[in-house]
Order: sequence, then structure tokens, then C-alpha cells
Amino acid sequence: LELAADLQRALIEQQFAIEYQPVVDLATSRVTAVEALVRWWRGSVFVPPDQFLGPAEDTGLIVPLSEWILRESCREVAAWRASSWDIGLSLNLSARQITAPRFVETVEEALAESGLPASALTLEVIEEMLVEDAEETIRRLSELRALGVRLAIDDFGTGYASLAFLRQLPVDMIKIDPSFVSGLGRDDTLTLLTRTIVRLGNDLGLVVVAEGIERPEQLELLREMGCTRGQGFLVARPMAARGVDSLMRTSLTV
Ligand code: G
Ligand code: G
Ligand code: MN
Ligand code: NA
Repeated sequence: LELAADLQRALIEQQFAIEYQPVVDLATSRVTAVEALVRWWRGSVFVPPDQFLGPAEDTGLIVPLSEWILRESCREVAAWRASSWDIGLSLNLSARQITAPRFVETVEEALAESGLPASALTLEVIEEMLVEDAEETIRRLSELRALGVRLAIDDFGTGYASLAFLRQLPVDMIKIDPSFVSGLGRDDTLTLLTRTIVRLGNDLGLVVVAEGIERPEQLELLREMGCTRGQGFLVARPMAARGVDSLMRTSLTV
């Protein structure tokens, strides 16, 4: 309860910030997109998202918080595109955000206000979001996709029904969970599973992003497997907007 009050105050006092983690084309190391990741500095103390996103979801504060992240990140990415090259923006959605009143309209407004093309925005969802209000969630996400927004399945491979999920929702991208990527080259089963997911995604015509790349060996194997994009500390860490600014001024690649 105390955290809930603090979250409300944090929103009013603008204690939240957005970091951006580059996603690269594995063949060229070119930055193709950035994933927005929310950060909370409670005074001088950093509170990890895993600690406050649950309470924010329970209290409903996730709705105004997510709307702020959406508008702010669309604005920043549109500015980077105007000053350099056409990167995309990936956003993590929350279940409550999707079913909140005016979710579709809010996304449309953020795109219109910022000038970011719908095709430059990817919305990341996880399977658990289809547990409650599945029909309404699918309807709203499909509506946005019809407007040109892209959809991604985040943490792919870890849910109860990853393959069924692909049939329920028209998606453009899968993001392979780090629990698979971590075992690349070290664990035969995880290496084989990663290879199989990459092939599945490619065969379905989806963009396949490997997450949590930390070692050069993982990068090499993913390239050899035909994985199209990658993200992870080895490639680039999440960074403040300033960091993206200088990245966009200096080079296309990381
Ligand atoms: O940033 P890491 O930064 O620690 O993120 C931890 C978790 O928080 C991840 O599961 C990530 O998807 C989630 N997350 C980060 N930013 C956001 C956000 O803006 N909205 C939602 N709903 N989840 C986020
Ligand atoms: O669930 P989602 O994929 O949205 O979570 C993104 C989270 O993963 C963020 O917390 C981000 O900081 C973290 N992350 C990104 N790259 C790496 C990595 O290479 N290793 C680890 N351990 N975490 C990473
Ligand atoms: Mn994500
Ligand atoms: Na993920």
C-alpha cells in the first residue's frame, strides 16, 4: 500500500525515466530498433521494474504510467528518425493497459502527435496476457495491427502454449527468451531448441530476435542459425536517451 502511494507520487513528480536498448540486424550489426524499458529512481534509489510493475498493475497505475512511456518514447524515436536513420521502437505492453478504455485510440494519438509511422512501432506481448479478457485483448491488438503497427511475442518459448499463441494472434516477430540463448554453445538441448525456434520463425516469415546475448559465441551461433536480429549486453546495454542521441550521431552499428 505504501508502494502504491509512492508510485502515484512518482508519476506526478516525474521520477520515471525511459532507457532504450538497441536491437541490431545480426548480419550487419546495424541498429534497427530500440526497446523502451522503464526505470524508477526513487530519490537516489533505483527500483527494478520487476518490483514495481506488479503493484502498478494491481493498482491500475500502470495505465497512466504506460501512456506516459508510450507518448514519450514515440516522441523521442520520431526525433531520432528525423535526425538520422529510420529506427523502430519496441514497447512492452501490460495486460491492464491493453484492456483499459481508449487503448487503441491512445496508441493512434501517440503516433499522430509524434509523427512516428505505425510501421515503426512494435508492441511486445507475452502469453499470459491472453489468460484473462483474451477475446478483447486479441481484438484490440488486431485492430492496431490493421493500422500497420507490428506485434511481437516476447519471452517466446517460455509460455504454456507458445505455438498455439501464434495461431491466436497475427504476429510479425518473436523474441526468443534469454533462457534459451544463455545455453548456446554450452548446452546441447538449449542450442537445439534455439535452432528449432529460429527455423520455425523463419519458416513462418516472422522476424526472429534473440534476446540476452552476452557472449561472442552466442552471436556466432545465432548468425550461423540464420537468426535475423539480436539484443543483449554484448551488443548494447539499455541506455538513457542521451546515449541513443550519440549513437545516432556517430554510427549505424554497435
Ligand atoms: O529492464 P529490465 O529492464 O529489468 O525489465 C524487466 C521487466 O520489466 C521485463 O520483463 C520488461 O519486459 C518489463 N518492462 C520494462 N519496461 C516496461 C514497460 O515500459 N512496460 C511494461 N509493461 N513492462 C516493462
Ligand atoms: O522481458 P523483456 O525481454 O522485455 O526484458 C528485457 C530485460 O532484459 C531488461 O531488463 C533488460 O535490461 C534485460 N536484458 C537485456 N539484455 C540482457 C542481457 O544480455 N543479459 C541480461 N541478463 N539481461 C538483459
Ligand atoms: Mn521485451
Ligand atoms: Na524477453
